[in-house]
Amino acid sequence: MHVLATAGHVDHGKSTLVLALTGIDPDRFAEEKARGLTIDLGFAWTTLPSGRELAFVDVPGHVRFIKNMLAGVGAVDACLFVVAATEGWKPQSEEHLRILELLGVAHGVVALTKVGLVDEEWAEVARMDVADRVAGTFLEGAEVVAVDGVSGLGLDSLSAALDRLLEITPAALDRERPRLWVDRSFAAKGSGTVVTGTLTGGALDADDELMLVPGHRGGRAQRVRVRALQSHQRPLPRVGPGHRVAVNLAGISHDRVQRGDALVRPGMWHATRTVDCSLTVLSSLDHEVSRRGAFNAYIGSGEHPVRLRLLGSDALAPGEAGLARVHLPVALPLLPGDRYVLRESGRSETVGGGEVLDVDPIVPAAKAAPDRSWTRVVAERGWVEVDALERLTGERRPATVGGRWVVAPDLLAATRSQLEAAVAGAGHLGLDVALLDERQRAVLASMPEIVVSGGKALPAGASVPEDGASAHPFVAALEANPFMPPDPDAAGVDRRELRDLVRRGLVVERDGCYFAPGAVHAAALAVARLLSDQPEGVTVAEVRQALGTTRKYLLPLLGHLDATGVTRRRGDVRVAGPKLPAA
Ligand SMILES: Nc1nc2c(ncn2[C@@H]2O[C@H](COP(=O)(O)OP(=O)(O)OP(=O)(O)O)[C@@H](O)[C@H]2O)c(=O)[nH]1
Ligand SMILES: [Mg+2]
Repeated sequence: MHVLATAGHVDHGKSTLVLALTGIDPDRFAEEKARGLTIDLGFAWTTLPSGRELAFVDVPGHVRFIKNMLAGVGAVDACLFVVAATEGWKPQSEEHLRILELLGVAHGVVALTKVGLVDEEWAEVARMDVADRVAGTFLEGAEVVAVDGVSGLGLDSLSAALDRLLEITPAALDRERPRLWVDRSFAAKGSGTVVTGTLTGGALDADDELMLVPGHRGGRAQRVRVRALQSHQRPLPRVGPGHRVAVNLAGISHDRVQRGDALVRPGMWHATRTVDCSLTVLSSLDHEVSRRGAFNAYIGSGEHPVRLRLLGSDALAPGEAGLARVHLPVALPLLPGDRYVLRESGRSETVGGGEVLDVDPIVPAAKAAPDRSWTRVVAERGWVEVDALERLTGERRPATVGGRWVVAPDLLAATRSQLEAAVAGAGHLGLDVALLDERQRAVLASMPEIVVSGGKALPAGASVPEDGASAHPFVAALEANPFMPPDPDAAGVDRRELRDLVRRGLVVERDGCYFAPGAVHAAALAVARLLSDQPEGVTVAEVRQALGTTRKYLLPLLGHLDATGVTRRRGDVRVAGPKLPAA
């Protein structure tokens, strides 16, 4: 099953050909029939002689309805490109071809229509002209079939060519991420709201709970339920990607759904109003593209007025490719790899288009260097949860830490060495794991060189302190008052016993003051937190306030942190040392 779009200049015989191939008239409206002109999208389907099924989205060729054309071609697999032998290549032949290229359509067949109205020589000239025009595009080398939609001449050859086209056109991908860009919404007698579109990315099932994004008038996404599904007017319990589908929705009135909205599964998409994109400017344009100008972006089946900011340059010349940050008026469920077309609304001309690279840019535009890689997404964030990464990239990556996060390698290495230093610095009592945040604990658990026992992290192989030691009354007294520790003489501690506690790492001595190892570690973390807000340095007064102590205790404590590499003294302030723990 494949979905093809027609394309080509007004009046060149697209709808006539679709009718001749399928028996279904794609022009649905009385006005279209009266004027002999397609205004809006039409739909038809057939089974080719090989048994392959094929659906057509028939588009209008008139330049005034190009918005409708763009709504129809966003999700198709291939095209039936129509050029009338009588008129040859015309402006919308060119514009439609450029649009299909920008949207990444990669396969097609050319029908040279109305050959019954020209002689053979003329038809041959037209054929050579078409070959020239499509050179260098995805249609270079495509079959060109001479037909006459009215007399039926050449239709069998066209069917056979379409069969060969479908054979080489890859089937729509099933990534278990269905997305239906809505191209029609109406109320069907007896069943309520029906929306239609070309399904991509995954299958839909009857009874699915879905989100309609962006929702009524660009407001919040709205939850809806699939009551029933049809494809080509056949009711089905499930429809796969690469099909035209009609979805009967419960939970919403038809006038609250618009062309350009999308149906997706809840929780699987990042709905975004800002995207970083590649932008290729058409070489036929007669002016450069800058942020000035009123632009419409065509994404999925929708038309959206956008603001544009070029990245890394002020303007792009015709034929040039660059990068742009695009601001949308509504949040759309997008992924890297989605294509868009850009038109200038004032001049009504197609300017260019490209590919979405980043659906949630967090780097300021002046510094952004977007690409499609998931590693960039991780590097920019440091830590990303697996589900969030999938929403941002469409790819599910295995977690690198804690079964939950994908972490940038350099950040992970830095966190590991900070933890190692903190554990080493905590002495025999071990590092109190409760002082660490969730992420640090997850990294700790992944470090074989460290063991956690009774809430304390210790180097693997180190002996866990006997209860007797930490239960020493002086150690307990130090822990009870970490930053205003008691004096050993006042506490009546035997000097020899005290030396032994210091030697075993159960008490830290500095300049005649005695501290619990936990106090030193807690002070180090407090300083780290202060420094994360003001990396240029913190004063003694600021640390004193944070710890709630006096200079008498703080100065030795800071001296110890300096001596152990946690901090460094620079004039009146302390700055980060190589052993500063993560805040
Ligand atoms: N003789 C002859 N007439 C044709 C052929 N194809 C189309 N026509 C006539 O050309 C006119 C336009 O045909 P359509 O099929 O409506 O053209 P279209 O490309 O769909 O036009 P738009 O949708 O408005 O862009 C109609 O009057 C058709 O009968 C053909 O192969 N031979
Ligand atoms: Mg038509």
